[in-house]
Amino acid sequence: MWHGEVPKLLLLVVICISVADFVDSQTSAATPPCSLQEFDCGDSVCIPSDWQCDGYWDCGDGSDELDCGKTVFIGATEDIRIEPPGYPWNEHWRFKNFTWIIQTELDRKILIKFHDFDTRHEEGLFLAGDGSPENGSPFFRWSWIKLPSDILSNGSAMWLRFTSYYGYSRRGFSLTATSVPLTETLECSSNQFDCGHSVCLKLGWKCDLVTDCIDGLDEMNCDIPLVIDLGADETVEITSPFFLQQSVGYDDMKWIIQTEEDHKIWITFRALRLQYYEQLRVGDGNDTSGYQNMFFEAIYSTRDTPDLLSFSSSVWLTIKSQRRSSSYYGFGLSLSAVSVPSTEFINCSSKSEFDCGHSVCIGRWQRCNNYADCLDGRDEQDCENLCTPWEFHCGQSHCISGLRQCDGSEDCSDGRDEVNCGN
Ligand SMILES: [Ca+2]
Ligand SMILES: [Ca+2]
Ligand SMILES: [Ca+2]
Ligand SMILES: [Ca+2]
Repeated sequence: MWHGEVPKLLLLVVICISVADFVDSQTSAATPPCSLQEFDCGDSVCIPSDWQCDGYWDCGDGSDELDCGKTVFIGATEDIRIEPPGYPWNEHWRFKNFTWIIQTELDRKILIKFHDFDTRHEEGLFLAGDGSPENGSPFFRWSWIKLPSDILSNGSAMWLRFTSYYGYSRRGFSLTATSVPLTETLECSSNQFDCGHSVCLKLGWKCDLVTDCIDGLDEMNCDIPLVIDLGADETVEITSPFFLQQSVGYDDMKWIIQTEEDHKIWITFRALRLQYYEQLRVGDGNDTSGYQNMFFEAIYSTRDTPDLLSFSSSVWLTIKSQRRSSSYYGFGLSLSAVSVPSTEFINCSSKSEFDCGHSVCIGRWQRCNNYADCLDGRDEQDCENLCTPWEFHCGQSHCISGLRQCDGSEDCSDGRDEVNCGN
């Protein structure tokens, strides 16, 4: 866990001892100044100058890691990797600020591509701005564990600043800065939203209670459904706020996904975790207020969620959440929605699935299991006719020979064939 810290600490101890020896042997002499190759921590402590701004707190008061920074120049078509000191082993991060000023040729600008981003929420803070930090406010602000999209300077200089308060086990970030022609632009695609200054972020980060745009644009007007326009054959990923994070919950959320007239929406769930009283509802069209044309509903469910296919070119989803619920495992949904030609259909497997209608297929074991899995409960109808008259129904679509009812051994998995058998 020390990651090279031990030799430095030992060396520091040795230095302190030799300083103490020196002071002991010449008690009347004034405190010696640090040499040119050393950094002055104050209180008669000198450390090697390359320990300054290396990401580790070597002076007792951390003054060797205060307000660090460097200026780098990248020529045309060149690029440079930028990482905070100590990346990716930051258990001992204790620096306050590190500022990079990046410059390139006057007729070019700077493109930043992130490879890794992992900081404590709001405690490891990344800022970027045009020019130098003295003459302009940042246009980009980032924190936490989401990998941001590319960002682009307006001119030939930009600054980056990373502020960290005790990194613990977080890695920090890693990015590449590239010199690109002045004509280079970043256009937001249909599954991104535009924060301004060419900052394009994932649509799923809109209304997720985390401020992603520097002016908070992504967290405004969140009481109305988030409308996602999908071009033909495009895909969008949707993840509910704080998915799988322990949190204090969030307000109800509504999404409307719409695509071209001759297409419809195919939804595949990667995960759906709901607490008691939380519901997911899905329907055709765009009327979330009246739950018009609802064709799927899930309530506190951990079973596999089937793929869903809209019957029209738009589909709505709502999550009704418990604002104050919290769970160690987190809750919410993660799904991908694809625009597919309207000729596509989902056919239930006659062997292993039961058809709830509207292309919703559930597992055959969910037939007659005393729980309405289909929206209209059709999976729990005609259960008495499921088996032949000379068979006994064990539930869950399982029939056994009538001769095995009350024969003294349990044949149904729950033993119901041996219940109410009289004396
Ligand atoms: Ca240091
Ligand atoms: Ca957000
Ligand atoms: Ca059922
Ligand atoms: Ca039996």
